Parts: sequence; C-alpha cells; structure tokens
Amino acid sequence: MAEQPRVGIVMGSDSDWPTMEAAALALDEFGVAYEADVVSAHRMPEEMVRYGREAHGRGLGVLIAGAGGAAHLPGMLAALTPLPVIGVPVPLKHLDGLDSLLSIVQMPAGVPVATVAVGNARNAGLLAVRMLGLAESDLVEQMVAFQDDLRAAAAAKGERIRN
Ligand code: RP5
Repeated sequence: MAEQPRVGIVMGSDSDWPTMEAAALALDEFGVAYEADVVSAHRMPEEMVRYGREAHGRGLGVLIAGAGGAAHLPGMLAALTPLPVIGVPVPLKHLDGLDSLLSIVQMPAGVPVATVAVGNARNAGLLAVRMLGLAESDLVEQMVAFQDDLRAAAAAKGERIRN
C-alpha cells in the first residue's frame, strides 16, 4: 500500500512544475511522503475549495502551494484549511516573479502564508520538513544533521578563500 502523504504540493499549472519539483526533491531527501497535483485557483475554483477543505481530514500535515502572476492559490488554501500553508512565488516571463511574490506574501492578518523567496521551492520543502519535525522527533534529528552539513559546507568555502 502506498504511504500516506504528509505534504500536499499543489500548483496553478503544470508549467509551474519545473519550479515546484525542487520541493518534492527536498521531501524525498528526508523520506517524507507527498502528493503533487495541479489545483488552479482561477481555472478550477471548485476543486481548489474541495482540496483546501479536505486536506486536513485526508491526513496531510502541510500544504506547499506554488503559483505565478496573480498567484491566489496559496492564500485561498490558507483561508480554507487549518494546516500551515507554504507559498512559492513562481517567476513568469514578465515582472520576474515580483507579481507572484506580492500576490502571495501580502496576506491579511489572520490568514498566514509562509512565503519563500521567488522560485525557491527547495526551501518550501525544507520548511515543511521542519514543521512536521515538531511532531516527529526523527525528522528533527535529520534536520539537525542537514543543518550541520550546511554549516560545514559554508565554512569550507570560507577556508578556500582564506587560503
Ligand atoms: C498561474 O498562471 C499558474 O500558476 C502559472 O504560474 C501561470 C501560467 O499558467 P499556464 O498558462 O502556463 O497554464 O495561474
């Protein structure tokens, strides 16, 4: 039987996948099961409402939502679900993703979306691991090891410059 997904990765279009795939790869690194789908806020509004309403009851723990342009998907999902929602601003051809960023980050008080940098779906995946880690100590340990590796890699770069 397939493992119960803990993270739902959704996006406004399949054209967002080349950006969003980095979130899936980060979850793979930590062995976190996820599902991925297209749930367009503007083109599939009823599916979006259903997804947002059912996500928690289906056993998901975190949603990662990416969209570009008038990027309303993360905010709308945050309005529909009690789960934490991480927003990924997907950069499009025009405006370099600034439109996506502002659409996602400027949420009204009371409806939070944890917004990562433009195009940085990897950080969305890592943040989801941290959120799940609050309840799963094994993941916290994995995250600590990951951060130790990051620290060592950054320190090594400094060493190369100094020498
Ligand atoms: C947004 O419009 C999607 O999230 C995507 O970033 C953008 C373009 O979508 P397509 O025209 O490629 O389907 O809703």
